[in-house]
Amino acid sequence: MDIEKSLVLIKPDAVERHVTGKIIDLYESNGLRVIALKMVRVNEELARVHYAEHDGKVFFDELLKYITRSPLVAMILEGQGAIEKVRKINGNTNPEMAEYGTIRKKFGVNKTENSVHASDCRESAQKEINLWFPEFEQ
Ligand code: FUP
Repeated sequence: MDIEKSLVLIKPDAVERHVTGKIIDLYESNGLRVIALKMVRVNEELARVHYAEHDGKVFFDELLKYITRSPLVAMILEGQGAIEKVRKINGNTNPEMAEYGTIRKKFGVNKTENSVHASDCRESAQKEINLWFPEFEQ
């Protein structure tokens, strides 16, 4: 399997409940490496670009309000097959449907406040890394 990078967000609900360290531990324990990390209070402009594919959906306004309400932690994780690996560790978008042991099952509140985001393919990983870490040389 190739070494890949994924853009991961530990979103406001998780940072607010002080579980940032526990979530990072789950990634690291699964062999993923943190190669960039920062805490950011996202503005609406960045949030709109990041979630552009959901623009117009019924939950879009709620999603913007949530993601901008308090700081989040943005990271680049690297490892073998990192994109699929991270999504497996994160679990289903809806915490109620997520498998036991996944981050969203453990920490997610509902479909919007689901604690983490991760890139869904190589193309979005590249786009999202450029968006969140423009200073990072790919
Ligand atoms: P995922 O790839 O698992 O993060 O899920 P999606 O790309 O389908 O959704 C991205 C974000 O949209 C979710 F993290 C939260 C938000 N969302 C809602 O708020 N309500 C929904 O019904 C579906 C998604």
